[in-house]
Amino acid sequence: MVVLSQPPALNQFLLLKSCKPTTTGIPVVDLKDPEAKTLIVKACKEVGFFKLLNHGVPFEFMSNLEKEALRFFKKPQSEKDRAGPPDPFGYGSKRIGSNGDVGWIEYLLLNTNPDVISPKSCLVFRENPQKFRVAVEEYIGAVKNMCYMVLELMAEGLGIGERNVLSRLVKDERSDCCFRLNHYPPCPEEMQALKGRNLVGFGEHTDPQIISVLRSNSTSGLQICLPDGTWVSVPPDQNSFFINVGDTLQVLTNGRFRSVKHRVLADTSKSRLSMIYFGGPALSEKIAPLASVMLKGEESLYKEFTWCEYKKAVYNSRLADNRLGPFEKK
Ligand code: GA4
Repeated sequence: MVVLSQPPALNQFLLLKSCKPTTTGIPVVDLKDPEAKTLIVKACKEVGFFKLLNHGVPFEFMSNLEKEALRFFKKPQSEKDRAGPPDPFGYGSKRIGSNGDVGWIEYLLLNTNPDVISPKSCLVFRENPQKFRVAVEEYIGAVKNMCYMVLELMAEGLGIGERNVLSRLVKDERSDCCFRLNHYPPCPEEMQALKGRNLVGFGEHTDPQIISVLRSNSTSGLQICLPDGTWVSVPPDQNSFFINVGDTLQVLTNGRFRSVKHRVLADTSKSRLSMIYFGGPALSEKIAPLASVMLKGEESLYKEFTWCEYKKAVYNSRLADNRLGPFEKK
């Protein structure tokens, strides 16, 4: 484990190559479209990512939470630090995970399962106005329902008779879901002089869970990696959600769906705020391709593991690691 005693130097946040990504290639799905399930499956197979319109989550929930989150991030550093360092829940700044990854970011990682007693998450809510907790709960409540709907459409689109086969994993009362508020401050002035270099907010990685549901303010920064290795900038849209396929869903579909590699680069002049709900299964859940997606004679591409085993491997890894690699059947 790498423990940084000094604050990370600025050059640790630099992306080595400057990049001029395109903005084409991002699938868009309208939940009101009768073809939504087919389009969702197509997007998950081809890219592992799509933008969702007509999702039904009231804009007010998003804007309330954005306001409350910014109120938190504007607090003096010493106050925010009281809710950190993350264990993994709580407030974190610049350090991501515990194995040496850094980014131009500060964040709050919260558990969404009321059974998980995280002292750091409790402190965040104890020391902040009740309005913050209400905004988080209201937002997560609505996002969860939308997320279940998307997972059910995925199952239908895959031709699975039992439409709750995926959603039940995340709905389970023991499911291991979490929620993240990311604040990416604008680049510092000295960086703006370094033309052609990018400051990394959150380094490239895939999400380990089943599904991630992201909403951001109108500042750009998110990029996804297409199967051919091209990085694509995702134009921000504060009215929409972006859905990511996670590693676990890639395994559940025996590689039909693609866990998308993504990253966030800091904007030079504006701060970015994103809120991400990560839907994961219960710790004891066995993760293996669903019998209902497998063709006759098809073999699993992966060794069987529980979410608890995978999570342990996740927390011992660095962001850019290929975490599924060791679980692939060679
Ligand atoms: C990426 C997805 C989620 O944000 C997260 C992250 C977690 C963390 O920030 O503690 C990890 C990262 C994420 C994957 C590799 C490990 C663990 C940081 C890190 C270096 C909460 C998650 O579940 O995995």
